[in-house]
Amino acid sequence: MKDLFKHNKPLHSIIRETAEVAGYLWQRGWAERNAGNISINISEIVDIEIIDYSPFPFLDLPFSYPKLADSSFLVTGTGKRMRDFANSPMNNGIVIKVNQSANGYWILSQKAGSSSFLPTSELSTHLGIHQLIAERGSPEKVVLHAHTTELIALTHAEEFCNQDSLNNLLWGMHPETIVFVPKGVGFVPYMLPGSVEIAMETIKALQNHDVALWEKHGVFAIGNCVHETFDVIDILAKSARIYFMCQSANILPRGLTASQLSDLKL
Ligand code: 2HA
Ligand code: ZN
Repeated sequence: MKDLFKHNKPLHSIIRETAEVAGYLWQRGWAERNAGNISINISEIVDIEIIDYSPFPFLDLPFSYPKLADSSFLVTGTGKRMRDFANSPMNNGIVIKVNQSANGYWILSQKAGSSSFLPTSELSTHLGIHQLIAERGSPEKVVLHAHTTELIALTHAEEFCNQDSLNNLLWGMHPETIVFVPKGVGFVPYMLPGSVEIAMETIKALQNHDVALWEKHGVFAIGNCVHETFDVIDILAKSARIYFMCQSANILPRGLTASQLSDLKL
């Protein structure tokens, strides 16, 4: 087998960029303890010529993801910290390859029997989202989950647990938001994290949006590269911060007017 990491500049730069973003998530306070997870479809850049898979740990998937057959992903590890991933990505993340039947995967960055760890507990949601992306043939490669404090705080207000009022608020607080997040966020009511139900609702929300906001939990965002995916979350969080800053200064934020917003949409 070719060494997965040897002379693979594109893989090295994706790992480096992901580590940078993991550091930002930690610095922003959006990744306490082991919170958050990232997966990146690296099938196009990883040239994995493997004849014998037996040295690698193989794990079954609870579902089959037919569109992801033979695909490879860089995935953060379960129980691993973003701040540790930032410093030492491949001790806190793994590379997986889905088998041809798309009902299991090998961990290519580990050897069977070696001390190993599993991918994120949200793997089913991540793979379900990658499957949606593959089905529609859109270019997104990255799925990023983070506990974005400002956006979580909004979902504690009943009035914002409604997609229209949530997006009107976020778009209204800052001109950048409608420009860079024109589809707004999809709202996902509270459900048990890691459950099949929340995975289904997240996939549904991402059919029409680039960001799904989980009530009282955090965001799932998709994007073409890890920096862009982070940017979208960052912009949304900025809008929420402006709202809360006005509120705490006893200012009723006026928000952008309908005509100011429609000028920005052009
Ligand atoms: O990875 O954030 O939702 C830990 C989590 C689970
Ligand atoms: Zn979470």
